[in-house]
Amino acid sequence: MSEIKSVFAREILDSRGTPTLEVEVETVRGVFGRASVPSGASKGEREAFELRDGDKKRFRGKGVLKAVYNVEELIAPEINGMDICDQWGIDQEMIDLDGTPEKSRLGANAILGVSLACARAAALELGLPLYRYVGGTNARVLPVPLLNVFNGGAHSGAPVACQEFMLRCKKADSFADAIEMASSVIACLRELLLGKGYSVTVGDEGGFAPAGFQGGTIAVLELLNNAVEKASLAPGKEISIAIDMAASSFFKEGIYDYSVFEKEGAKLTADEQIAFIKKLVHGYNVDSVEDALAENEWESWRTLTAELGSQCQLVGDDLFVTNVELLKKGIAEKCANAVLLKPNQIGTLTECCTAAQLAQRSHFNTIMSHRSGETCDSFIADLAVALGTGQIKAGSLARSERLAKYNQLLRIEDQLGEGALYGTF
Ligand code: 2PG
Ligand code: MG
Repeated sequence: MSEIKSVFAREILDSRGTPTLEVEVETVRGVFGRASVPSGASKGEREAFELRDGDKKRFRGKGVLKAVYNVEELIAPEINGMDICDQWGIDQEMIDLDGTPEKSRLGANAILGVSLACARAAALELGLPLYRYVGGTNARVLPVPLLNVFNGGAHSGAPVACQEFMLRCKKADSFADAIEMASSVIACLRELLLGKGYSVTVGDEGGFAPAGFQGGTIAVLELLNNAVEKASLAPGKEISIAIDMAASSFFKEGIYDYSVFEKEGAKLTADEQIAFIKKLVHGYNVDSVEDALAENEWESWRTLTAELGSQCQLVGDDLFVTNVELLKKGIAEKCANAVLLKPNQIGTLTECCTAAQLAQRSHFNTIMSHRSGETCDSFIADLAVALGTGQIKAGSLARSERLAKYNQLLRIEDQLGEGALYGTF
């Protein structure tokens, strides 16, 4: 056992150039663990609290110097001297010190930075890879990547309400094989877009984001299926499509209002939205839909799950915000059949792991996830293997903060050698 000697924090910048927190934890044996914290753009209402300075003179109020202060002056004195391997104890100490349900006193960003940096330091103390430290000796499942190749909604200038269009490489032999398949589809998609006169600049998560795109969700799905075929792969069989509707971002007064993002976008009732989702699943090789409905619409979620849950992965992101209590509600009320796991939605590593365990015990699928504002920290890649989530979404094969996760998974697969298993194997 080694104890925590000191904890440092600093303000760094994320992939949108917005300040975020980086934390370093040092043990008495001189080992350093470092981690940084991502940030979302389309956040769930019940996410843990992200502390920002609000000082308009610095970074338009988005500085995180208060969080830096909280780490160094409030958290550090409480956890110095604790066993670096006592992850639950460290996390619980911070939860108690904060004392609020949404971690608004210290800031979930401050707490998460310390939590993740401690896990890294503990792994280094023990001389273990992070995935093995957190997941144990049988942590050897590489996740199916969901690669977000077309960015819409709040993540891009493309006038398409659906936020993410992802390639789901389910029939690959290995993680490396999946990445190679996706890469050839992305190259074909690029050619198809250029052929139609669209720009191939990318959005926040590295997917294409053509500003002048004509047509909404269905036009994008057609393009994606064409790109899969053009890459000599079988749409729906080798590569299916996952989408994140992020429906809360265009749900206004009981209506799914696509005109928030699309010029002549439809205005749909909940029943019409469900019918639209069914059409996408039945006609366009979509077999995973995240946040198909708005986050407080539990009744509609129940209907959607009853009608489509046996044929399609229905993922709760804003619905559950990696929160065990909300996930319990969803399981009990049969809302959704999968959960997105984002450590910063809940604020500690322990709570994120507990949400994954609850989901897996309840036969819900699990998907590890990045945020739209990221750093090159690849913690979630290791965590996906540690928890055996079976799936990860970390953007497209562009932008270093996205590739950092996929490249780390390539390394892990390489290290595991023949012991590695892929996806749902
Ligand atoms: C999502 C995420 C990540 P954000 O909605 O699933 O893709 O977006 O980080 O902006 O909440
Ligand atoms: Mg989402």
